[in-house]
Amino acid sequence: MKIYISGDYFDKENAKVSVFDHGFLYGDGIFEGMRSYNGKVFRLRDHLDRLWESAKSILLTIPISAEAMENAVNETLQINGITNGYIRLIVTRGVGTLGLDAHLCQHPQVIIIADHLALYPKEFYEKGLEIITASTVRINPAMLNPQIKSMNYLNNILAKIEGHQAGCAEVLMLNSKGEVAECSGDNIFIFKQNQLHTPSPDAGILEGITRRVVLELAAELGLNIKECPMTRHDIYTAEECFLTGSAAELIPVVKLDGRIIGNGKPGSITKKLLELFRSKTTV
Ligand code: PXG
Repeated sequence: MKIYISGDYFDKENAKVSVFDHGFLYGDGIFEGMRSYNGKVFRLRDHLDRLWESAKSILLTIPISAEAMENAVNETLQINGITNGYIRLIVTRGVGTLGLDAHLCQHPQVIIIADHLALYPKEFYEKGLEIITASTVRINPAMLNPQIKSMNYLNNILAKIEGHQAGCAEVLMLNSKGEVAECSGDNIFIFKQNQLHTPSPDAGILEGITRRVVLELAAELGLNIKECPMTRHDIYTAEECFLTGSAAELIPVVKLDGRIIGNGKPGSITKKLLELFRSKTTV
């Protein structure tokens, strides 16, 4: 495996960053997780746009152009011979001192890792996931906006650990108002009374690119779409529920906090959207 670090390629064992990098010291950096299908990165432009927005928000200057980044991503895939895979793109603040001063970090580092990834076993796509609500509340946008895909994922990791302890591969996270926000690394949707519901960005979520694609596909199918505040009760009483994310793609949820959703099987709208999603990624 060859890993791209700021213009050069390194073997996995030699792909290293400094312990003085503020990405390592403070989680001071940003990232994107993307998929490639048949050698093409899915929605690469959208991911790069979000990366640049994250950078802008944290006053981080990405040291190369978006075009150069696009080329580097494609080249990393090619060098590793990966056609259907997962790409992790990271930009750290770079080497600084043992202090918080970001101005001392002169050289942000760009890292690109291309690998294969199977986030959830295949059977979960067929049978659906069982999830619980984490007691860890999603970080409040007034503190750190979840739209910034920052290298500090402790909030999500703590929630995911709760899931693991309960034997669940993913967990629901609420916002500080007690509304449904999203899962630790996925957005959430329900289908109820002929309407597709998902929390709006106001709920303090990462506005996922897969979420956006699914909203486009739902419009293509002529579904009624509602981006609105949601409670756990809405999920308990939904007919269908599913999650979206670059790594997960679209995965059904059949149980939340011990409540069976719908008939306990992946629903027909979920299946239709998954089929349509797969048809878009396999062209
Ligand atoms: N919400 C959060 C909090 C995320 O981190 C999504 C939603 C879905 O967004 P996209 O743009 O991918 O549709 C994410 C995505 C992983 C992994 O390995 C996934 C994400 C981040 C880190 C790791 O599953 N996030």
